[in-house]
Amino acid sequence: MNARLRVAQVLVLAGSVLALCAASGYAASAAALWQPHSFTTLSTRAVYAYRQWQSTGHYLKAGDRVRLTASGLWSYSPEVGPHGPRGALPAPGYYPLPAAPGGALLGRLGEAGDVFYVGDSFTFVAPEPGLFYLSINDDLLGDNVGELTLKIEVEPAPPTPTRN
Ligand SMILES: [Ca+2]
Repeated sequence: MNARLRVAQVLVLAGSVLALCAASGYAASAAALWQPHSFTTLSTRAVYAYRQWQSTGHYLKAGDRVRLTASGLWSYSPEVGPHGPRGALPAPGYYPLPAAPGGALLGRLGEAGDVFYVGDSFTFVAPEPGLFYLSINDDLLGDNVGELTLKIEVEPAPPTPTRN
């Protein structure tokens, strides 16, 4: 009987130690969540003149800060010739973003987000979550040539404090 009692006591003690370890581990991971998030993910990829909207591979959360630079030459028309990410001539009204030059680098968040001008250098804070897409400002892609090289940095939004 005494031996059984001792075994039971040891088991209870072991259980308490395990519970304490688990609790402190949880506290440590919870504390880690409260550290300032300053790291950025950096990626380099190409975006092609002759393709429709191309995913950057970054799914942005609202509040994520994005820094993007684009370099290289592409063309949206043989008559216009090669140009950079800022585009070339004024765009007609039926282009994806008529307010931006034809051939300019454009961005979009999600499948149905607003189209915005990116050009060769752009920084923005994601207003809503969504996959980050890029494209050329053009309507007919079959006569396009070239590609741009992109450097994309994403700094996550700081974690939102929660109350217990
Ligand atoms: Ca074209």
